[in-house]
Amino acid sequence: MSTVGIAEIEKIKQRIRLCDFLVVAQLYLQDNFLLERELTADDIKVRLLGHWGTCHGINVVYANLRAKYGDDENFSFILGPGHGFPALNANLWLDGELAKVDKKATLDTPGLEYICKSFSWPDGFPSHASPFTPGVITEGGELGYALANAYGMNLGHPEKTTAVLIGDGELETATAIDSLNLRNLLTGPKNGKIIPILHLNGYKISAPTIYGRKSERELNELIRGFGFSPIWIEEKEPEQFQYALNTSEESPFYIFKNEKGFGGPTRFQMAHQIPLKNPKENSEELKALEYWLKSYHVEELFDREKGLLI
Ligand SMILES: Cc1ncc(C[n+]2csc(CCOP(=O)(O)OP(=O)(O)O)c2C)c(N)n1
Ligand SMILES: [Mg+2]
Repeated sequence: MSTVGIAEIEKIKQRIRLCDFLVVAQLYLQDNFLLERELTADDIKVRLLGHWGTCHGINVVYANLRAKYGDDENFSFILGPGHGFPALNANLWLDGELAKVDKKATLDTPGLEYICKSFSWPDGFPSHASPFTPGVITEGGELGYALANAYGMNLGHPEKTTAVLIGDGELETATAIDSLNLRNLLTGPKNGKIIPILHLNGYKISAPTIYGRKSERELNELIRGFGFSPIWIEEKEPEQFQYALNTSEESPFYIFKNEKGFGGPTRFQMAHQIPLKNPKENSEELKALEYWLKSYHVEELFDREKGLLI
């Protein structure tokens, strides 16, 4: 049974849909951000640089954590896959956090247009999480430190809870896998609670991950060996995610199984970076991009005049 009502579940889904849309808009668009007219080659950025594959999963995790922990100031979220910056940026914009450090990132149409156009743009936002991003404590280009940072942040702060999203590729780094041993050293009344979430999307860049290739039993045994209780979240429905977040396990380790690039153009579903590489020159790709962007029905979520509808 979920502890959240139908209206809240719907809100989580809408938030994920808006953030997914904003990711695609950041990656591709330099104009026509709300798709108010037919998409043309002029609307597409000249240089496409960014990572699509990890972003939907980040949006799912972020929306579910936000629903569970709200504005609790003792709760933090650490994002391992910093290459999924467009997802982080969409969420920070939506939370009003970005506007606190960047006056142009207002929660209205000019703000939406600004964050989309400025992503991977000269003098704009970089393609990865960076020290300019509110709340970011290390640069998002190098994988491996997320879990160690989470334990470090909670050291001596028993009041804190920190959720940390770790890519399955990231967990192949020596730093990340060895950081699981920190549970033995740092679990106790003097330190805060850590909630590790493995983003098991099966791939890292173009190759399968070792953990994606392991059987469920093997992965469970590995995680249990480090002293955690594995809890699988396999469905995309927020009910299941919310239910799992309310577990009473002392040392849960969530395994969020998710298709890499879910929601993107079918032929390129697994894409790590840009699924449609040349929509500016290729009219078929342009049509596919328009279809993809329209699949999120942004008009139900955001209005040019009224702003946010959710
Ligand atoms: C230490 C380190 N090695 C290699 C890279 C290059 N790199 C960037 S993203 C990526 C794949 C990450 O895969 P995963 O953690 O599974 O994230 P996903 O995109 O699948 O969510 C790699 C290897 C890096 N950023 N840092
Ligand atoms: Mg992966």
